[in-house]
Amino acid sequence: MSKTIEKSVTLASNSVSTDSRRGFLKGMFMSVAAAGVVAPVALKADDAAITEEAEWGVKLGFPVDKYGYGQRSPYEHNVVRRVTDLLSSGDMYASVAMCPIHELEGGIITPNGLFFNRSHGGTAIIDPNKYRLMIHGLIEKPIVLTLAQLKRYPSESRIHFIECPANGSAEWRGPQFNSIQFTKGMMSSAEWTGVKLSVLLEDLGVKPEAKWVLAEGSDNSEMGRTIPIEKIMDDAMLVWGQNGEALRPDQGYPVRLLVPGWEGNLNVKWLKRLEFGDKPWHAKEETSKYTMLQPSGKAIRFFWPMEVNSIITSPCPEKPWTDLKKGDVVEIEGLAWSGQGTIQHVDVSLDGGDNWTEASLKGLVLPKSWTRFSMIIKWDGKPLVLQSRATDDTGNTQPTINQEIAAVGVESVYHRNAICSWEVKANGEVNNVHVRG
Ligand SMILES: Nc1nc2c(c(=O)[nH]1)N[C@H]1C(S)=C(S)[C@@H](COP(=O)(O)O)O[C@H]1N2
Ligand SMILES: [Mo]
Repeated sequence: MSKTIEKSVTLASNSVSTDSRRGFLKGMFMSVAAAGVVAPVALKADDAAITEEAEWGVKLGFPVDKYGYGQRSPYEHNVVRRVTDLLSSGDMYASVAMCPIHELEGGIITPNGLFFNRSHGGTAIIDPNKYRLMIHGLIEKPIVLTLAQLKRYPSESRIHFIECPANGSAEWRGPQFNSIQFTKGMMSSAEWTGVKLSVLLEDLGVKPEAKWVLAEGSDNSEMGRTIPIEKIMDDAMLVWGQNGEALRPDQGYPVRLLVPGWEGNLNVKWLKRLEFGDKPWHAKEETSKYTMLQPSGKAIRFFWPMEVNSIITSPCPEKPWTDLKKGDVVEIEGLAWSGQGTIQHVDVSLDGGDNWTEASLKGLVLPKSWTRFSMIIKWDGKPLVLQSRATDDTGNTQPTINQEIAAVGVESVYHRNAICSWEVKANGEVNNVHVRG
C-alpha cells in the first residue's frame, strides 16, 4: 500500500487535499552532512549593530534597581503561552494555555512564565502562611503540616517534564492544527525542588494495608486523583520549588504533588491533602475521564505513564525554513521524552519514514525528562517530510500512526504518541501532515 499524506485542517494556509506521497517525495535530497557550520552572515561596515550611533549605546540604560524581579526583553513579547477555544470547555477557567515549545532556547527547562497551564477551576492564589497540608488515612502519625514544617524535611531537586495525556488529542483522526504549540504544547519541564514522599512517609509511617493515595487540590475544582502506593513510594515528591524559585501560582503554589513521568493530571496542584486507603477512590474524573477507549468498546481504566514520544521543534509550522537558501546547512532540533525511562536514541527521517538516521542527543539525558536531539543537514531546497522517532531504555519505540490506530483505534482522547511529520515545502514553509500507509 502506498503511503499518503494528510494535511492539517485548522490554521492551515490552504487546502485539505491528500497528495500522493510518491510524487511528492520524488527526487528528495537524502544525504546527511556528518557535521557542518552555518556560513557566517557578512556584515557591512556600517551595520547599526556595530556603530556608536546605536541608540542603546549612546544613553544610559535602566538603573540596576529598576526591576526587583527581572523582566525579559520587550522584543520577546511574542513568545507566550497560547490558548485555543477548540480545546477548552467554554471558558478560560477550565482550559489550557499551551507552551511555545518551539521558542525555548535550547536545553530541557521551561522558563516559569512559559510553563503550560492546565486548570479546571482557575489559578488559586494561596497565602503561604495560611496553607496547610493534611496527611491522613492509613498513616501511623496523621498530621497537618504548615509550609515551614514541610520545608524542614530534607529536600532534593530533580528535572522532570509534566505532560497532559491529552497532548495531541485533536490529532487522532487526522492532522488538525498547523502548529506545534497547539499539537504538542500541553507539556513543559522544570527543575523541581521538594521532598520525596518516601522520605516524609518514613517519618509518618504508612500502615501495611495502605494501597492507594488520594491527592486532593484546594482550588475551586478540588481536583482529586488516586495513585497506587508503589508509585508514591518510588519517586513521587511534594514540591515547592520550580527552577530555583517558589512554584508559580499556575503550577500550584505553594505545594504540588509531582508524579514523575506519569499523566499530568496526577500532579495535583495547590495540594490540600493526601489520604492513604486500601482501595482506589472513585473520584468523578477518574471514572468519566482519563480512560482509553479501545476498538473492542472496552476502555483501559488506569493507564498512568506517559509513553515514549518526540517532536521536531525546529523546523515546525511556526519556525519554517523560509529564510534558508538552497545549500544552506541547518540544524534539525527537537525534544524526546519518556515517562517510563530514559531516552536511548532518536532517529530522524527526511523522507516520511522510509530512511532513518540516528540523531545526536544534546546536553543532559535524564530519566523521565525531556531530552534534546539534533541533526545537521545541508538542505538542497527540495521538499522533505521530517519525522523523529524516539526509543527509551525500556525498549519502547514510538509507533507509526497506523500502528497506533491498529492498537487503540481513534476513540481515545489520551496518550497519543505516534510519530509526527512536518512537511517542508520547497519554499521553506512547514506543515503538519499525517503520513499513513
Ligand atoms: N488542583 C489541581 N491540580 C491539577 C489540575 C487542576 O485543575 N487542579 N490540573 C491537572 C492537569 S489535567 C494537568 S495536565 C496538570 C497541569 O500542570 P500545569 O498547569 O502546572 O502545567 O496539573 C494537574 N493538576
Ligand atoms: Mo491534563
